[in-house]
Amino acid sequence: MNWLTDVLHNDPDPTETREWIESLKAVIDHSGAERAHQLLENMVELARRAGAHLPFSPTTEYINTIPPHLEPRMPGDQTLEWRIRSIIRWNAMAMVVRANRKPGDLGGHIASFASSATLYDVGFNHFFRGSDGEHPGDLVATQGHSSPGIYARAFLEGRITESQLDHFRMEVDGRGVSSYPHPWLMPDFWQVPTVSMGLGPIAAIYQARNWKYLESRGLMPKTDRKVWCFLGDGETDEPESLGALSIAGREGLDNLIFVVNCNLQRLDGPVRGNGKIIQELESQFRGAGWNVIKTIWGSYWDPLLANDKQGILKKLMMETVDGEYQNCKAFGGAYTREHFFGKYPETAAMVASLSDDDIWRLNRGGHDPHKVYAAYDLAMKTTGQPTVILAKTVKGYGMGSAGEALNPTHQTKKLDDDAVRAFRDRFKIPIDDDQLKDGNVPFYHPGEKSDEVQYLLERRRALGGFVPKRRRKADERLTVPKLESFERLLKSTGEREMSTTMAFVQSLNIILRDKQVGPRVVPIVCDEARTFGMEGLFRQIGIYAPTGQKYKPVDRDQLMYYREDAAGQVLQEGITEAGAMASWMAAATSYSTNNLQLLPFYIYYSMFGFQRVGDAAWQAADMRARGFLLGGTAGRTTLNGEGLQHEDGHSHLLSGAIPNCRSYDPTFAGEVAVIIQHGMKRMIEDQVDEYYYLTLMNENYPHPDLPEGAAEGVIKGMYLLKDAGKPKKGELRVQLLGSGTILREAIAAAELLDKDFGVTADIWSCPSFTELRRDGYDAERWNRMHPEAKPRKAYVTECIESRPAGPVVAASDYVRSFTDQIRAFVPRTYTVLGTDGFGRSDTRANLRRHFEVDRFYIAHAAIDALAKDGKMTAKDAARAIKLYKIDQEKPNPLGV
Ligand SMILES: Cc1ncc(C[n+]2csc(CCOP(=O)(O)OP(=O)(O)O)c2C)c(N)n1
Ligand SMILES: [Mg+2]
Repeated sequence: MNWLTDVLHNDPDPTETREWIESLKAVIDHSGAERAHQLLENMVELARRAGAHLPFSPTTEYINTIPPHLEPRMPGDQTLEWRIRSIIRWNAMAMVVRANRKPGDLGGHIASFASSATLYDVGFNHFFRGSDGEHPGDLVATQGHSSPGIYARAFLEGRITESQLDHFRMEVDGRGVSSYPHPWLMPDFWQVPTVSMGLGPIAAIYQARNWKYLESRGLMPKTDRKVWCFLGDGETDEPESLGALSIAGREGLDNLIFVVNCNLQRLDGPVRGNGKIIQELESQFRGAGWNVIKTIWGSYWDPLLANDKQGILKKLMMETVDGEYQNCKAFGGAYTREHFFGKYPETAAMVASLSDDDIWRLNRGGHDPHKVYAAYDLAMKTTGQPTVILAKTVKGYGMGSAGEALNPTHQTKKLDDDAVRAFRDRFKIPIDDDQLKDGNVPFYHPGEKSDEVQYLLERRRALGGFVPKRRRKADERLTVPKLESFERLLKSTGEREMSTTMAFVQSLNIILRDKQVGPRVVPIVCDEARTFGMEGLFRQIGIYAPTGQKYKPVDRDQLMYYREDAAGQVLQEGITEAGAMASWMAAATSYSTNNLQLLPFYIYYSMFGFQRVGDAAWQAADMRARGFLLGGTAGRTTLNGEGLQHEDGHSHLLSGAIPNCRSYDPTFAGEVAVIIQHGMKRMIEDQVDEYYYLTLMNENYPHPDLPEGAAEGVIKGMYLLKDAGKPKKGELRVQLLGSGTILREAIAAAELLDKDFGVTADIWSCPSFTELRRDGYDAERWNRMHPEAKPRKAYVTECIESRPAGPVVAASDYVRSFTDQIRAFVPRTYTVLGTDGFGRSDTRANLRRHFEVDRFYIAHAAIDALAKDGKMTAKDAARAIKLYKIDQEKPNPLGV
């Protein structure tokens, strides 16, 4: 069989075709493949222009993108690097095996790092730059399950002690190291939390984009910094991994390098047993405008491929599916000879003189430092495009029969003694059998003075210091605008109506005018700026567009036209909440990554926030993000027309579960200003690692003065908005609590109560039931721990007790568990009203009646509570039902 014979078989003019092919062959022989490529591109273009339909071919041969003759010579001492890598492999394995020989089911992974050790090693020895010197440093996102390998290197570097290694996954007493990259737990070490599959890659894309944005805006000098992102081939199944590729291609992020560790396996089994993940990824990345470098075969294959004049080996490589490639590594040389090379006589002949062991040694590209070096070198030199390196590796490389290329290898964390000895022999670790007795697997350190350690330290010195290494605080000291700057928001609006969303936009404008903090503001929207009345920002500060605006905007005659600018400040992300969240995180961690503080405000539909990108919100918390998230047009009855999928009644429960996220549901402009000013001060001046979530509403109403001295209460979660004074003798009193727009229903309920029942009400605005709950639990816990000390009081308890009388009724536009969170600290009868159940579209008044949170239901609940307290009677409660036209047989909105 011959490729040319095949081609010519059905050809109408074989002579002509043969001539063309011969000519091209001659070009390849004399001027090289690149020249042939150039000629062909021109021909294809010519044919397309003439009308020929030539479909785009997104994939290339199943061989390395860089041919051997174009590989640069790898610098450094290869023998020493192999020894270093072997020691790192050993210690990474030992960490996991030791952890799992202890009681406690600590878990851990050997196989992921075993497959990627070379990919990391070449990076650490030759490419990743630290930030100790002039260079600002690269950012390296590693695969979460490869963390043992990163620790094992840090151990040789002297950054992590043997005891820390030995307490892998034992963090509670501060002795050990984290299971995965968690900046929250190791704030001087890890920079990017990656273990939730997909979040690393999307974070990396927006991180690279953030650097371009800062450079373009002149906030950061232009540099050659790179974001390196290591991810698994299985991980690419996640929509987040590939979903943002196009922005990287479109914006030409040449500061971004993805390395996909293509070990062909994920957790359960093969990634694409019946296909080829590398080819699939090649087409996806290429289609998105990336520079794709395939590093499939190691150097031992070079002579075979060079001899493959007829292209039969390449054809075989292309035909073989990943499931079969996995077999080759699982079953060894003899199997590979028979089942792979044996498929065609020509390929069988190619390996006839090789032993089975030689065949076994035919290595994959990702395990060959020379090939990996060539790929990284080319990636570093690529301009105008992001690069992805698709490196083929073996899962569990070096684990032998204990797991190499076997389906359960991902979960293998225990190796038996034989497997440990085999591992030692394969990587020539100088530990003798005696030391391995009784199930012992000691760590190996060659000594600080050893060639290995000296070499590795010298490499890191030359590259600017250790990686990863995290900066905790920015060096700069900025001063944020004082509360007085927000004065117009703190004062009554009189008759003028506005929404809290408008109050936010006005606050933002005030901050934007501040000389220090203004330029650091990063407003982020995903195609909803108009929804929130923020389109004024388009013209005012411009929308970031790396190329500037190449067209005249259609609304150019208008005041607020769509202005795109290379120095634009607004990040218009398009319709991608996941992308916008990643973008926000890049800005929110700039204090650490860039030693430059930014103040990102990401505003979105609150329903498409925590529940849609909740995992990213958790990642942001781990990453110690500092910034504002704004759940726009929130509330289950306040955003009224949009219906079930839009009306948010629970985002506060989700945000409230994030320990360092501080959530607020303000009602009035003054509260919005106080919260934003406080948040800015905490995050920028005090550099506290927390972030803020505010729900904003679109209902317009007048706003009162912020009461004197209320600011502290706003931050703590509640303040007395209306003091009904000391009750007169016989006067019945209730305490009404509310947040968001429903507080206004409570205010209206107070009037009804007074008018219809002569009951007076103290009214509390509660911008954060979540903060109140946290404070309450804190006091309760302290008291339990200190039984003999004077007990502390929860702030809520203090507030309520400061009022002489009255049961407490709370209402909000969120589910009842939201206001219920403080029940344990409310020292009186406590009733909660909320919006449990599915939202739907209707008028606000109808929705509030449906969810039983309007003024009538609040007033009725207050009478009911007074009746329960024995201050009124069931008759009074029944009268309220009648008076307020409450349908007693109305079904529970939860089930409707
Ligand atoms: C969002 C998410 N889902 C599931 C997991 C559980 N998980 C951990 S590793 C893994 C398989 C990873 O395979 P791959 O990305 O190919 O990495 P490899 O270990 O093969 O390098 C899975 C499913 C996770 N960590 N994150
Ligand atoms: Mg994999």
